[in-house]
Amino acid sequence: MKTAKYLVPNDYMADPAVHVFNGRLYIYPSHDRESGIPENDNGDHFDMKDYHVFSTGDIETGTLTDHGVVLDTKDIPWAGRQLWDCDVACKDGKYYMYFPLKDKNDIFRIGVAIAGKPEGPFIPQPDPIRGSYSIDPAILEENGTYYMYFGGLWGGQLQRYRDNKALESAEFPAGDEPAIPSRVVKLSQDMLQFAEEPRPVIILDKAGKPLTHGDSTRRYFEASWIHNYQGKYYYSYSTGDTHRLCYAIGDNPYGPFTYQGVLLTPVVGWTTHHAIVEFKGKWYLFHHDSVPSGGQTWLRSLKVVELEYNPDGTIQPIEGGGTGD
Ligand code: FUB
Repeated sequence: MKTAKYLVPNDYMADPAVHVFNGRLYIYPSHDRESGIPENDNGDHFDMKDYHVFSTGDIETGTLTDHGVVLDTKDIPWAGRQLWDCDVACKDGKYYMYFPLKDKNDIFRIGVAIAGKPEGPFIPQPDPIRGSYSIDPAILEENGTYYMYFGGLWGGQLQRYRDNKALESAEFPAGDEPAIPSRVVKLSQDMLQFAEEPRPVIILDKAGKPLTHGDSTRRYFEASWIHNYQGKYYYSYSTGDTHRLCYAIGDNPYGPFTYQGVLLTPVVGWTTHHAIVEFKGKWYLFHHDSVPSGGQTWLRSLKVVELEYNPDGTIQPIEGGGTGD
C-alpha cells in the first residue's frame, strides 16, 4: 500500500489509536459529528459523544468491521462534554480504554473504561484517574509495565498546569524558553491510576538543547504516540498550529528524545493526529484529514498509508496534501 486510502467512507472518524491484539488489527478513533458549535481556538466544535471500534485481519485488501458504539458519554457518571482521542491497552486478558473528557466543571480529565474483549463494549470507572489532566493519552507497554503519554495545548488545557498543579490561569513560556512538555507517567498495577507523579517529556535538538516554545514547527502541541523500532523509542506528535507530525528518538520510555524530523506534512484540515503500528511485517501510519468533508476541520476521515524507514532508522516523510495555512 503506497498510496493512502480512506478507511471509513460513510462516517467521520479521527485521531486513530491502533493496536494488534490476538493477531487482528484494532482501530480506536474519535467519532466526529456535526454539532453546529462554531469553530474556535478552544476546540469547542470538536463535540464528540461516543466511540466506535473497527477491526480487520487484513489492512491491505480486507474489509473493516465496525463493532458499533462501545462507549458513550451518557454512560460515564462524571461526564461533562467532548470525548476526544483515546487509546487502549491489554493486560491479563482485559482491555483498558483511556479517554479524555471534560468533567462537569469543563476541565479535561482522563478516564478508564474496561472490556473483556478488544472490541468492547467498555464499562467506565465511576471517576476519572486521580491527578489526571489534559488530553490525548497514548499507552506504551514495556515488559509488563505500562506508561501513559498525554497532554495538549490550547483547548487541551496543558498550559493551565505546571509541575502537575493547576495554575491560577493559563501561562505560555516566552519564545526562547523551553516549550511546554507533554507528560509521561507509569500506570498502577491495576491499570486504574497513576503509579507516580507525571514527568515532563523533553525533546532535544541535535545539539542537546530542549526545543523552545517559539520553535513552533518542531515543538510539541498534542497527539502523542510512541512505538519501538529496532530497540529505540520513537516518540511522535503534532505541532498543532503549524500542522506537522514530527518524531523524536530516545533510549528509554522517559526520554529525553532527540528531534529527528517531519513524518507527515500538513493535511487538509487544522488538526493532524496519528498512530504508527507494525502489522504482518509492514509498518503503517494511520491518520486523518478533512478532504471528504470539503475541508471542515471538525469532520475528519480516517486514512492509512504504508510507512517506510531508511537504513539508518529515520522515517521517510509522507506528503499530507494540505497547505499548512
Ligand atoms: O479530536 C479532538 C482533538 O483534535 C484531539 O484530541 C487532538 O489531538 C486533535 O486531533
